[in-house]
Amino acid sequence: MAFASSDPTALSPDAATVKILVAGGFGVGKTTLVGAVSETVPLRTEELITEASVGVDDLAGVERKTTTTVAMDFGRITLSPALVVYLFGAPGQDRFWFMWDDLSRGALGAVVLADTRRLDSCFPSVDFFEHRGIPFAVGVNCFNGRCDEDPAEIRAALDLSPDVPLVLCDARDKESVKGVLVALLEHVMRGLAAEVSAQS
Ligand SMILES: Nc1nc2c(ncn2[C@@H]2O[C@H](COP(=O)(O)OP(=O)(O)OP(=O)(O)O)[C@@H](O)[C@H]2O)c(=O)[nH]1
Ligand SMILES: [Mg+2]
Repeated sequence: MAFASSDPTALSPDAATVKILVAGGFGVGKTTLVGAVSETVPLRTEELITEASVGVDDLAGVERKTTTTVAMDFGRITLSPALVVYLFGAPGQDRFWFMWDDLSRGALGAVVLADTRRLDSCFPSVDFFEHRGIPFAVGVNCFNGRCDEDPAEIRAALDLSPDVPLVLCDARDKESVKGVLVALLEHVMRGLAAEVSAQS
């Protein structure tokens, strides 16, 4: 029987569902990205940044940030009638990185979000996914809608493998974020196809 629902956010039972982790350093826009693209009200675990952060978290470049993720973000986006993506946003502060292993379990891949003003903050994320063999794409969040950096220079600075997609984006913009997700999924598909052809 055909699936019918008056709820526009209801899932088709035929859709494949995949999990993608959104990672990156403190304050690069992970929560913003999940909220911008989610078709359901995103789950957030924001807490006020307190004086405990002083001297611990590098607020340079995000001085106006007042809250931080203490557990995870969660959202959902239907990329096609056949494909639904569950997005898990990781906490960015170093003290919460112990959660990343659990959060990445079962993930098809990851988006590493980068802020060119603080590019070094995404090195640990790139290392994390490289060491675990989890495919990832880098989304360069162009704060204030502009990105003065050359993508080739960012790629070189991050020492990315040539096959890793690097996409300029605006974490506040749904279509822009979809572009990053599609680049990641295409990267995952290429990897799977290469594995299959290597086995045959
Ligand atoms: N101008 C501008 N501001 C942005 C953009 N993306 C995020 N912001 C702002 O930057 C700040 C950081 O965004 P968050 O989404 O909380 O960053 P986060 O990576 O989730 O932060 P943590 O969870 O604390 O690591 C917030 O104040 C956002 O409103 C952007 O593309 N442009
Ligand atoms: Mg966050």
